[in-house]
Amino acid sequence: MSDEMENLPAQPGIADFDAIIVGAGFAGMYMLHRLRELGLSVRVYETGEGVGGTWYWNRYPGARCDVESLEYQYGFSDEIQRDWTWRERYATQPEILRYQNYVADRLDLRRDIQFETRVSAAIYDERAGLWTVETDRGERTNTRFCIMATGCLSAARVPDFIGLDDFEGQWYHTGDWPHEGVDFTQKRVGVIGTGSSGIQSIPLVAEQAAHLTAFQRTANFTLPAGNRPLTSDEVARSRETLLDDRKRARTTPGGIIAFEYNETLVDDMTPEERDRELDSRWHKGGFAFLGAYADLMATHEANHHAAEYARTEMRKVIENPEIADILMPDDHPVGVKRLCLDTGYLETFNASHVDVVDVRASPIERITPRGIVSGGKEYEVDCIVFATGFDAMTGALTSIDIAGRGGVKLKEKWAAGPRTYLGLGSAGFPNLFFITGPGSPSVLSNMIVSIEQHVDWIGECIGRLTSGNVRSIEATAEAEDLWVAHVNELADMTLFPQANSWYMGANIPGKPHVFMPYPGGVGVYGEKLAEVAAADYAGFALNA
Ligand code: FAD
Ligand code: N01
Repeated sequence: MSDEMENLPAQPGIADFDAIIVGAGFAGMYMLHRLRELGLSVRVYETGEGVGGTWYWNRYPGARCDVESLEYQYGFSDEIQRDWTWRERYATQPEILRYQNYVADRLDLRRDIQFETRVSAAIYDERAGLWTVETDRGERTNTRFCIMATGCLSAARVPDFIGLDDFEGQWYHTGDWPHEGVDFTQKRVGVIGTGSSGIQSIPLVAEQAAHLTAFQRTANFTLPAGNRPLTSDEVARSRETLLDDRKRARTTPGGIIAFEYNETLVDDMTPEERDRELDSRWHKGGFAFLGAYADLMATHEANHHAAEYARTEMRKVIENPEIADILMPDDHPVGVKRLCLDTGYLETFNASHVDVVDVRASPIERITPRGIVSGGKEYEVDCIVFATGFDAMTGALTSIDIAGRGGVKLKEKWAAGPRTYLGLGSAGFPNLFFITGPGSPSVLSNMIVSIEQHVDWIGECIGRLTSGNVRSIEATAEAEDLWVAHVNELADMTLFPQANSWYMGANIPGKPHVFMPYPGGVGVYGEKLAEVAAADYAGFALNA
């Protein structure tokens, strides 16, 4: 951090910056660039020591994207993408972090980012029309606009297991992995959690470990990612088409052009056609499996065919039928928890030094100084890896003391579940924007497409407000109520609410069970955003 960044004075009623952005992942970085283009003064606060967000924190072995690299990159600049070469179909965490640092260099972003600084509070001063932002360094700064780029999957969560403080070995969370890496050679390792992070890390941890025990509460659907090096032709073609591809991605449901949806209902296909479609998509790898027919995510009957197909393929890989039984997902439809893409995950359980313990049947009772107790049995381990996920979508926001008009706290307003208009703002919190907030497609999409969609909308909105005579913009309570009801109604037309997923807040004890993302798709959502902006921000109150 440069000296001139420290100890800013916060003079009541006077703005230190036009905008403060919290977070320097993909969202905060692009937002900073857009606002600078408008000529605004901007400060970004970031807890980490560098840019990258997700890719700065999740340094566990095996971490990579599951949206293909050629689509999981910024699409706003032709220059940036032309000078960058992706190497694999799914880029690794170090490669993505290098890319983000390359972008930060190219756009000279770091001079406006204060690292190693956590925002602890944001309080709205109604009279001045300013937000006062407080940090864990004791700073207070005033700003007109406050933009939360805090991430949907950034609040890593270790469950409250009794006895963890007494554990004598080392423990790690995948979402806060040591920068120097971890050597598991000769170690007995317990991995708790078999979501995407567990499924990516287990094969690589097992390569080093003397023994690995996976503690699985829910068996997940996982299909081979089909990772491979990209050919020079693919990279060259993508350079020519990226900007057009990105425009097209914004019209699709998931923000991914490689994900082609079959519009046919399963009952309109013969069993042979259906199985051919599932088969080709499974073997191609990637999320396209979930688009094999139009109603795959809509009814149990339709979903069942895909789930059965997946179980059959998964079973083929596992040698021991008893282990296969434990690893078979059978308590939720396929796709309603995020589908996992793996590289050698199920095969890992064929090794004699790898076990799985079903902690749904016998929950983890406690951690002891030497290991993990489940079903009355102590599993001795030297290291524990918590691949236990995140307080998703709301955790990073509600851990900041955000108080809007009348001192109303965001955390209290959201006690029964998040309430937003379009996932962008919340009534009672003027000039406060969320990037990929709850109520927007966010985690159901290629996040970079959704991030750019939001940043562009917020940038244009702030540009119009600052050039006009408008002091503040704020979602109306009516528009918010209608939007929340609309999101719930759409979710109820899908199978999503029927699983205990983090989309539903179900992974956090006590968190309300509410489906948080908008399931209507990036394209439809984008049309709505454009309509709202064109109608002078319909559903928002603009105050002069
Ligand atoms: P983040 O990258 O989470 O950045 C938020 C930043 O805000 C963090 O650096 C955090 O430190 C900072 N922050 C939060 N609170 C505060 C505070 N109070 N004060 C200061 N700073 C704060 N999505 C996809 O679309 N495709 C993928 O393939 C994909 N792979 C993923 C793999 C992993 C392992 C994980 C965990 C997520 C993945 N995601 C993927 C989702 C991913 O989070 C997004 O793609 C994207 O990186 C989010 O960017 P962001 O800037 O919105 O948030
Ligand atoms: O977290 P998760 P994640 N006792 O919440 C288990 C993205 N991502 O970090 O399912 C025992 O999915 C929990 O069990 P259950 C992606 O969007 C992408 O893996 O709640 N177990 C589950 O098995 C992803 O969806 C990639 O019953 C407990 C696991 O821990 C999101 O991030 C890679 C437990 C947590 O799984 C989150 O993924 C990584 C307890 N008390 C992440 N508490 C890519 O591949 C939790 N669990 C790109």
